[in-house]
Amino acid sequence: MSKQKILVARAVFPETIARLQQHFEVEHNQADAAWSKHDLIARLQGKAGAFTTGTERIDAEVLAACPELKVCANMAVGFNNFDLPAMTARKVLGTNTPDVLTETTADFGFALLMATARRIAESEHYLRAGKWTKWSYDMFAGSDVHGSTLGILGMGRIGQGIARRGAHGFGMDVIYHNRSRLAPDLEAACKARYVSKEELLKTADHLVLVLPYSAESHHAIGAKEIAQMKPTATLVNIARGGIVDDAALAQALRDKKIAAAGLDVFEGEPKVHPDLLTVPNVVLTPHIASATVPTRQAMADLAADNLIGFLVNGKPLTPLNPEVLK
Ligand code: 8YV
Repeated sequence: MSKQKILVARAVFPETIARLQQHFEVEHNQADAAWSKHDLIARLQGKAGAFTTGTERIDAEVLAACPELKVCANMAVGFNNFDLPAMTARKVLGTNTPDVLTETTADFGFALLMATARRIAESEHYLRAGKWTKWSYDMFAGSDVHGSTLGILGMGRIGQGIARRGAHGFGMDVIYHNRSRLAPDLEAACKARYVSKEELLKTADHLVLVLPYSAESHHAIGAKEIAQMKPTATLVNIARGGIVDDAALAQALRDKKIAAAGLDVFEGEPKVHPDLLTVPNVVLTPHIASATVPTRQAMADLAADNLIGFLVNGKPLTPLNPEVLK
């Protein structure tokens, strides 16, 4: 029997391609060329599966043009690049990569919080620019992390990981807001207290955003929300671009409405709002929260396992719309 055909839409580990080739006829993009939607549709012709990352949009137009497509395996826990209802309507399975990146991403969230609160990037740029000629009492004085109040918006697995680090490692008072309240045992494990969004904004010394992107969470943090935060507060976004109104944030940082921000994700990335590039009190990183070698390998393995699991054995590991399996 001839092998089913799949498309790997972005460059990945060569071992991942080799493994997929044991099961499928694989068209890949190891040159990591930028494909338009038109290119993606053309390359998906005749493919039963797609290995995608957060950058390929699978929407109704793509699905209508690719009737043989049965599964899209995202190498990401977030899946806002999928129109899941449209996929379900066409009986196309979506899968993601939960759990394998939780701790690595929580580490990064905490690192970005620390860098932001303690002005690490700003002071490093100052030193490299040769501006450090003498010590002074208030040079790059930031805000404390230990013993402060950590606010978390979006309390899924990664949010809980950040809460545990804050509560157990840094003695922080942890408050959170989420669509639904955590079960008491989970709240106890990360010593976190559920509060309203308003109280979260007003009380947090450091606010970390870890909620999924959706139409409801679009601009969840804009000028109005920032105005409710403490002027000494820091804001960290490791969730998705679009959750923060980047133009409003840049203005607020310039006006010192809050002390500082750390951003790993941006509206319209890889473009970054030009005003964010010129304000000093913001740490900017290029969507690398899950980027450690073992975690990226684990994500690639899980995405490949989902393709093999579904197309070869009928059993995907982490389906997003299991109703299509019925
Ligand atoms: C991915 C992420 O690396 O998992 C996610 O949702 O944001 C990152 O870990 C990125 O989306 C590329 O797929």
